[in-house]
Amino acid sequence: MKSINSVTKSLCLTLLAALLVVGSFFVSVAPAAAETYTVKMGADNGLLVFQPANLTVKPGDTVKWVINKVPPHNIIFDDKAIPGNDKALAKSLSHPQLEMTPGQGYELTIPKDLPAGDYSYFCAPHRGAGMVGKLTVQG
Ligand SMILES: [Cu+2]
Repeated sequence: MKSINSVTKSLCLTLLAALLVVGSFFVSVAPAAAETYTVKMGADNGLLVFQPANLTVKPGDTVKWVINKVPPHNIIFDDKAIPGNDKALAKSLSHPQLEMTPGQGYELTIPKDLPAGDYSYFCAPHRGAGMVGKLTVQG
């Protein structure tokens, strides 16, 4: 026959096990939390580049392109250099409006259903000068 003491003990063990399961759930979920990245448009030294030019993101992350130097700038995703060469998708991700004001820009949250792959983009006025960037979207 079980004593009250051993019942309490097994209850405690059950609770502890449940806490461990719940705890490990949070540990494994935490690294997948959404991140926010900032990309400068125009380098601090005045070069016509996105900084950083290459960024690896996952669905749910947010990318903020912010005017830094030598505006105007915009963000046009290249429909010939995204998964599926999808014109409508490229358009929906792009921000064709030219931004002028330092600190202003464009914020894009990576859609949950966005196909994984490389998404190349450029600044329309400065593409020829090499103002190009790439988002690598992880699955
Ligand atoms: Cu530009």
